[in-house]
Amino acid sequence: MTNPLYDALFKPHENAQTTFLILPDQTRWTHDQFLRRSAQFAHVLTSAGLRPGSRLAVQVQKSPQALALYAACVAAGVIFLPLNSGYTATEIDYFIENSGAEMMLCDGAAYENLAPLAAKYKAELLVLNADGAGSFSERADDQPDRFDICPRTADDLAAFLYTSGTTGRSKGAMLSQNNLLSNAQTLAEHWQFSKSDVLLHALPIFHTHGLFVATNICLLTGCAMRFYPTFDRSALIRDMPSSTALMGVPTFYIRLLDDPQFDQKAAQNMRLFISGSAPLLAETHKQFEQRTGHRILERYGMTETNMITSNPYSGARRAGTVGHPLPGIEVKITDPKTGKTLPQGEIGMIEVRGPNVFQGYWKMPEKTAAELREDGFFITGDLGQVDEEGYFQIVGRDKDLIISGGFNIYPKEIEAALDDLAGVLETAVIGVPHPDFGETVVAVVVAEPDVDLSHDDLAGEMQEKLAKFKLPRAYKIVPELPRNTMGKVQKAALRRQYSGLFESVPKE
Ligand code: MLC
Ligand code: AMP
Repeated sequence: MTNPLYDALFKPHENAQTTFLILPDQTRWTHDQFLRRSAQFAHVLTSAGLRPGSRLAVQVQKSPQALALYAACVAAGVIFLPLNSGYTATEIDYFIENSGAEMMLCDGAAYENLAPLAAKYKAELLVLNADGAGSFSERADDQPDRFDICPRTADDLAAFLYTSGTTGRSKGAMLSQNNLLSNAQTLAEHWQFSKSDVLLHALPIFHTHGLFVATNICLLTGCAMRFYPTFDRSALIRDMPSSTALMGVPTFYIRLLDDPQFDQKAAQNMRLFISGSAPLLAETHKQFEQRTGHRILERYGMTETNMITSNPYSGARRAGTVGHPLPGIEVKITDPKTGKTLPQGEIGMIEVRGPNVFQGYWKMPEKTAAELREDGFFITGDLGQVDEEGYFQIVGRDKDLIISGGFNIYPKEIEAALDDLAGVLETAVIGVPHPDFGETVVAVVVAEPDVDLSHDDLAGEMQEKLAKFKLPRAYKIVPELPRNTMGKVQKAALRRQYSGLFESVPKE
């Protein structure tokens, strides 16, 4: 038996002395080195009792070793469950409980905080630091650097990625081997990747974009990645002349344009700039072309579906659009109320079907049934339209969601955390335009009678509860929230009222 994902992404590179990762200090990891380390990691997982289908939760800093964990999981048939490195212990508690992860890896600095909850859920907790050291690596050092690959089928699960929900808790999107593999194959071909490419990789590796889109394409085609722990504009500009492609969220492009060092010369050897995860302003697209001569290729995707649409590689890349459905993927626009397909040109719900679409939400059959139709179409929650030439445009969202620098933030979760604080009567959390992050979070708060709330008090208390990227950048204390005649809070009115709050904030 085979293991289709391993066979396509990793097996072809066994023993290969070719460059896989180039670190900011210019040290290199060959494919062989990477695979030998991941084989040792796979031995640690199986000797600890993890079996095909077990979950490994990972909250570590980005590093070659962190990526080797993904390879180790594929080799051992273990389900890889990466978590945002910014999550607090309170947030992590839920993921461990819900996923039933048998092992969890964390940074040494988080160990003490996470140990009690690992004990609560009987998960083994080991350390993997950013420099590759820690108790997990120590165990790996003595293991053989070859591993008998666990047989899997294309329908077996490879990863859980948790996505927040508009109501209630996060949902674990179950992704099969074929969900990942089919998308990587389609994208590699569509964007014409080959082994001579060098991808600038500055995204986190706990989300679809940096983990699956970027990494799987490189593994599939054998190209190298310049691997940065975080987005570092100067390093990117420095290394661009010896690279060929960049994948980023719009904030990357906004920040690059903000640096006068970034010019046509810096970008002259690049063949492709790709943007996604959040809307790229047409203005950014235009400025980028004026500065560099390159037209950014915008594409659209989701955790549950991998990539859905893309602007063409060779044809016209249209600013403000996300291009056409990728080969093998069906996309339609439907009436959000009836689910009926709408005539071309009308605005409606974007629905998607194809080998890219996930297998459902872990242990949440009702939520799965509400979003994934019996005929296989997934209801994205994004509103869009198609023009006569088949280009899709995303015009809004039917879900109460804020996208800040490419991270999704659900107002409901922040409202619930705020409502729990003493002295808070009610809240409305909204997204407003931000020059660097695209959108940012503003909390509009009503205090209980005779209670004095201040921005600083609220900010101080919220810091304990939520990851930094979710924290409101402003707290507006108001006597009451605007409501319509039905009593529903009018968030649109609040968004209008506070839309100019960050207009003049300097970028970065
Ligand atoms: C960091 N901060 C953020 C933030 N990122 N706040 C809001 N939104 C964000 N996205 C916080 C930091 O903790 C810090 O807090 C302060 O804001 C300023 O940090 P910074 O140094 O300027 O930020 P930086 O570390 O440079 O990160 C910005 C970023 C990063 C844009 C590079 O957020 C990023 O890599 N985003 C990519 C997210 C991504 O991969 N999305 C893909 C999802 S998959 P303080 O208090 O310390 O100042 C998906 C599907 C698809 O959507 O289609 O791809
Ligand atoms: P996530 O749940 O983190 O995978 O985020 C997916 C969401 O990001 C989608 O549902 C869209 O709302 C948004 N998104 C992704 N790519 C784009 C894009 N190119 N333009 C606008 N929104 C996007």
